[in-house]
Amino acid sequence: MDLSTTIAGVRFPSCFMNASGALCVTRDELLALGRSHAGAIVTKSMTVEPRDGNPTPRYYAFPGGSINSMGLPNLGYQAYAALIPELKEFGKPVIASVAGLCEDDFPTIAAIINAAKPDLIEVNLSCPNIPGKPQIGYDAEASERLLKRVRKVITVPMGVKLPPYFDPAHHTAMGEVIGRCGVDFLNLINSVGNGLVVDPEREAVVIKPKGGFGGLGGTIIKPVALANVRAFWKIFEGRIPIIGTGGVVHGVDAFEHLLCGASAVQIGTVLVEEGVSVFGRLETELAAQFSKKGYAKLEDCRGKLQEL
Ligand code: RRO
Repeated sequence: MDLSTTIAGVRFPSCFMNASGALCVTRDELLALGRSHAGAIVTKSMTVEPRDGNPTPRYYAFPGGSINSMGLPNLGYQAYAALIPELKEFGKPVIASVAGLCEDDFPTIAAIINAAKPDLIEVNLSCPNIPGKPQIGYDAEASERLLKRVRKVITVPMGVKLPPYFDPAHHTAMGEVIGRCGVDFLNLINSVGNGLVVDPEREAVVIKPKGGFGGLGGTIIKPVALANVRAFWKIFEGRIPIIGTGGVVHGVDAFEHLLCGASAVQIGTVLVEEGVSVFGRLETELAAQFSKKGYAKLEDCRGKLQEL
């Protein structure tokens, strides 16, 4: 079964890859992704300086999903720039995820990381977990300003990782911004920001930062992820490729993302829970789903969701 895909002209041997943040901070983690069945290696979102991130506990999994407030722990962009040539030796695309603590950080990081020649760059406009820093993707003007600045220094395909939107007016507004900024692909969605998980036994929150507030991932966010994939697929009529992220636990979840218009899917919560062996399992499950439905490749079903 052919589960390969192409995004912005770059071929991926499999449509499954890690979501930024999941097992991709350290060199060892990135090398393990390289050796795994993952179709790409996605780095942790990087900042100018190395960061330890927020105080622990800062990740908690529960039946149905996870909550995190990692706070951008990463090695700093220079370390990732130095690692990229080694990661490219695995022969699959390397996606560098660029973040920042202020607007000026993004072009600084993007220019140097672009020079290290990752196959694609993903600009993260949607970290929900830095105290006092709102998600840029919820501010259309700031997003446009920032994307136009990074676009000038990025020569590889440039994608944007967006937060979930919950109203068609917001899909439309962001769609207009994306259309003006030379974006080559979208990654939808980041975690559903600022949820709160309560442990009734301990009568307490489950993570320490921000009084227990954090980004939700896993099965519980799948309908929100699918809605965002579908909304942006329709806005651009399939012209901007989409990586679907959110709630992919089994092959059939990936199939749903493909039907909504995704060209690939990223794995967060269940990768953290199962480790890199998850990629082999997901490939087997999606291949079985394709066989059952009589599909031979991704393009046969991408975007073909039926409406009633
Ligand atoms: O590091 C994090 O806390 C984090 C980031 Br940068 C992000 O984009 N999404 C998320 O759920 N956590």
